[in-house]
This record gives sequence, C-alpha cells and structure tokens, in this order.
Amino acid sequence: MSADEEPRLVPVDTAAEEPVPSLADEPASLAATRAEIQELDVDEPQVAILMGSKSDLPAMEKAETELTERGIRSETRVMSAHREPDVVADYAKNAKLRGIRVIIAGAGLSAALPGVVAAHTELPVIGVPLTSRTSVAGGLDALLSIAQMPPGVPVACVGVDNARNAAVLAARILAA
Ligand code: AIR
Repeated sequence: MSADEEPRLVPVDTAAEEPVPSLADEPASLAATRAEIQELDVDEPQVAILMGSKSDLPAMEKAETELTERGIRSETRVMSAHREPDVVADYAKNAKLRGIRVIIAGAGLSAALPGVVAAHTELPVIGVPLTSRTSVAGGLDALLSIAQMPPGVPVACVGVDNARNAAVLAARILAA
C-alpha cells in the first residue's frame, strides 16, 4: 500500500474538535441570571434559629454550636409569636427568598412560634419545645403545642430542650 492509499487517521474524540461555546453566545436572559447569581452573598445563612424570648438562649444556642461545627451557616433571632406576631409573619414570609432552607424555632409555655412560622412558609420547620420558669409538667405544655399541629401544616418536633437534635435534623435535611 502506497503512502497515498493509507487510511487517514481521525481523532477518537471528535467532540474535542467542536467549537466551545463562548459566554458571548449566551442568551441575554441567561447572562443576566448568571450575573445575579454571582452577586449573591455567599455568606448568607442556610438555617434560621428562632426563639420566643431571650430567656430561651441558653437552650437554643446549642443548635448554633452544632451547625457551626458542621460548617453550616445560620442566623439567630429572638421573636415571639404572641408578643410580636407581625415580626414573625414577615420573617417567615421572606425567609425562603433570602436563601434560608430550614427554620429551627424554639419556645416554651404555649409554644406557638414553630407553628406560626410554618403557617407562613413552605420551608421545613423544626420545633424545639423548651422548659421555662413556669412550665407545666417539665415542658409538656410546649411539647404538645409544637407537636399537635393541624393536618397540612407540619412541624417536626424534637425532644424537650433538645436544640442540638434540631440542628442535626436540619443538617440531614440540607444533605438530602
Ligand atoms: N414565649 C414567648 N412568647 C410566646 C411564648 N410562648 C415563651 C418563650 C419563653 C417563655 O415564653 O419562648 O420560653 C417565657 O418567656 P419570658 O420572656 O417571659 O422569659
């Protein structure tokens, strides 16, 4: 066989020869979306930790500690479903848009906070029943207030004062 008759060698990976699309070829809307994503604050919290009173902080800060140890960004806010209902509603309505993906809410006594938050957002809400100075039956009042939600408006409920478990569950939801 002469040199002229030898079969031409072709690259195995023909895709490598195809032109690589440049960013300039993107439709305008896609380019705009890409720009918006790049502007997003990468430090934004993924988990919100809410509580009904400053007096709940010693129990609830265990959730923040657990999330921080797992490298999960969170923000902590005090807001009462009974004392500041409008603040709670506004926070819950805006949480998803702000990039929050799970909400942990702890309260004692008639613990409405997790349920009211769940009424205003589609995000998963984890309630933490807390003992308080005037709790009935060691926090049974808050446990029932959080667990006994009406059908269609679920709140996950961890054990009394077990904010750490709420953080572990939040981490599992984020990883799912
Ligand atoms: N609480 C506050 N607003 C509504 C409720 N259920 C709860 C708090 C706290 C308890 O009442 O979550 O556990 C007592 O609050 P404070 O402020 O009197 O110490």
